[in-house]
Amino acid sequence: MGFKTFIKSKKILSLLAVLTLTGTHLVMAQDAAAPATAAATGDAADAAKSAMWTGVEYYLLLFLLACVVIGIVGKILKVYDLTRQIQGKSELNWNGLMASICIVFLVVGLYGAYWEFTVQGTETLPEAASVHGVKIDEMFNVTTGITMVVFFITQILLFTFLFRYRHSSKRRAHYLPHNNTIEKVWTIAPAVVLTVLVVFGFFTWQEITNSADAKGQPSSINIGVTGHQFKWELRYPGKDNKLGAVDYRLVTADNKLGIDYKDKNSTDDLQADTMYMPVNKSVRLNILAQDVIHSVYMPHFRVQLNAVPGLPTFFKFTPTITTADMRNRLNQPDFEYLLYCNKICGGIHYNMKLIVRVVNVEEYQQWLSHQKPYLTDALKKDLKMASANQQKSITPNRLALNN
Ligand SMILES: [Cu+2]
Repeated sequence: MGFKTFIKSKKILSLLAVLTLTGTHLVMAQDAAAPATAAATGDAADAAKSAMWTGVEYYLLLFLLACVVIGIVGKILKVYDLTRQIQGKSELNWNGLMASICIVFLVVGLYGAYWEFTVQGTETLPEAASVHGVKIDEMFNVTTGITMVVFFITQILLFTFLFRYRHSSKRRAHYLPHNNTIEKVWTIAPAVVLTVLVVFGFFTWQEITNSADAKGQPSSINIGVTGHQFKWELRYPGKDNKLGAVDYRLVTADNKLGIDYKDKNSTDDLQADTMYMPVNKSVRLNILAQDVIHSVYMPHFRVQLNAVPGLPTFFKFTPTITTADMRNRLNQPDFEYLLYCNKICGGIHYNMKLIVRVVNVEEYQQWLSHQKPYLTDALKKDLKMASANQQKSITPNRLALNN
């Protein structure tokens, strides 16, 4: 190294050192200034503002600060390394440093995965409260099991290999341009596993959505669930167990669902605020939406299906655990099954929540006998007026046509 180059590199080094120091100083000054200003302006508005800082912006800034700190530490190490080189000492072992960081990352990451299992894992849903729910849980557990085994093996191999085969001037890497066996293994093995999972899922879903009622078996209990911004409307069929037809053009203030009363099945339909279902009986949810796409979501029964405007959908399932029984099992006296909307359907989406109760058949019949008919007096009046108006408007038209 010539004298001039030495001087040059020394200048660059000093510049780097100055920059590093200024950077650190600025960061530290900001840190020190923050609590000082917060303390100086102590009114309520500022307190509210500082509460906002715990939001996304706060974490974004924290992340950026962490990046700056890591950058500064890197620069300091670089300066240290260059100084050592100038002094004729050996270079810093960067590869060894990176390899050690990989092992630290592996250990921290594995602990993170363990933490997720133990802390978040306890917040999973209780046992499935429906017949098909048990199968969904089985499928979920098998998929989670397989992916977790693959996850742990690949992550441990990845970081251990990074550590074990870090660069060393003492050995040469083996050049492997192509290997058919490896290609085959890593293509066929995941393909087989994924095919098994997909076929398993396909048959389970087919079994769940198999809509045909078995011969000789009583048909399912029909429940109408209609979503609109921002409420669920429930409709129970009367003694005929048939829900009447609906037509969106008939929707009025008194006829919220637009029930068509020309259909005889409509006249005995009932309205309800809470969804009651008898235990161990097949239930068919007849799902509709009036404005945007909503989604009927009953996590405890592993039930979820979209409610689409203009496209009736249905979900058939059999609840197996009564609300009272579940309260005992979970030791939660206030436990309720819930029906949520699982589509972010607008501003008050969170309001689309309904209590669902699973009871024994007697309780269900008793509850049903107390529900009000959908055809209220006000609605009857509306319908009479509408038919009268229709007749009035038809007569002059006919005359007009005749003329
Ligand atoms: Cu919704």
